[in-house]
Amino acid sequence: MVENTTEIADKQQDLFQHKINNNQNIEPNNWMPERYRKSLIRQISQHAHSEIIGMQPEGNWITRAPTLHRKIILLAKVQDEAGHGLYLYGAAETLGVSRTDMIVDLLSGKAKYASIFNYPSQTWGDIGAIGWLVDGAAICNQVSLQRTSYGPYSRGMIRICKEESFHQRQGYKIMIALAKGSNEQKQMAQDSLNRFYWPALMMFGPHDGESAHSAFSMRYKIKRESNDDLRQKFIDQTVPQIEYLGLKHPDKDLQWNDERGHYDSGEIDWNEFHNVINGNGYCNRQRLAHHQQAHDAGAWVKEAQHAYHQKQMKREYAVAG
Ligand code: FAQ
Repeated sequence: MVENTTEIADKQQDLFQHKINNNQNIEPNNWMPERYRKSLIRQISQHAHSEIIGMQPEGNWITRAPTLHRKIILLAKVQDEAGHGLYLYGAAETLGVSRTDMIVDLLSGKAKYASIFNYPSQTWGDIGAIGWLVDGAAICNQVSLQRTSYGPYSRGMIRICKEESFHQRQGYKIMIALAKGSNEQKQMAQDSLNRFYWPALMMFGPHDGESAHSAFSMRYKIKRESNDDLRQKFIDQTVPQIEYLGLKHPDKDLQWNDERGHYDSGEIDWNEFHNVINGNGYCNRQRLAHHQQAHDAGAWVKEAQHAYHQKQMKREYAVAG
């Protein structure tokens, strides 16, 4: 019996839904709804851009790390972030988008990257706060993304999470050294905590009720936990860490809620969040200009690779007759 195109399409949709319902990964060669594919490209490419742009605030301190030991660690961390960006671009490419197109969207401002990287890294304490809070928030989110429904993204997240744990610990160790050091060092740690705490909370995105993509992404298990639930996890886990450091919590309204079994917290400055994601944070222009400059400066490498590839093809063609 010959199936008509509607029957084939229905079967494909059913198989896709069956896999989603049973927590089986969707793989690149499987049929998927167009909106699912586009949503993944949007999220994974923005995630990749965040890793790559995220190298800049910390890269700023590689030459100024206080000891050789710290410098080696920071260098390794920043290189890890480049690797994460590459796995993620690779995962997005399996959905049929080219890396060139993704970079064009980043540089034109069409594609976003995490708002946090538009804040400047002004002191060595900021490097501690970035590792501790920014990587800490990233882990909260990414642990849940290990179970995302798209195979290449999920597998990328498993590897990335292992490395992020080391990043978080190196940041917290910097904070411990400062918080247990001289008065000036303790003040530096407090100042970095004050400046990075709220932007770290913004990394989880708008409240669930305001989140444009959450309903679709949760339905198809692209996202496994909501923006607010992940943010709450991060708020709760950060309280004892701040206490251990002996620093003051930046949220004056923070209070334990016995009924909920969670901390209640003050409101995020959403105007600031929207300002930053719309291109008007402290460093948005600088971050993109720096990326563009690195892109232009590296153009000759791609040209050389292309020329070499052409030469090799010609040679192979000549040998094959
Ligand atoms: N910053 O409807 P939703 C890291 C945008 S990796 C900028 O809630 P969704 C490692 C959102 O894209 C950090 N934009 O969106 C590291 C959307 O815009 P669009 C990155 C934001 O996707 C550490 C619009 O607002 N991690 O840090 C932000 O359902 C240290 C509406 O929002 C990931 O990307 C924001 N904070 O939920 C590297 C994790 N929040 O596309 C170096 C994967 C929201 O309509 C050093 N991504 N927007 O133009 C996700 O989990 C999700 O995409 C969310 C947003 C949770 C970020």
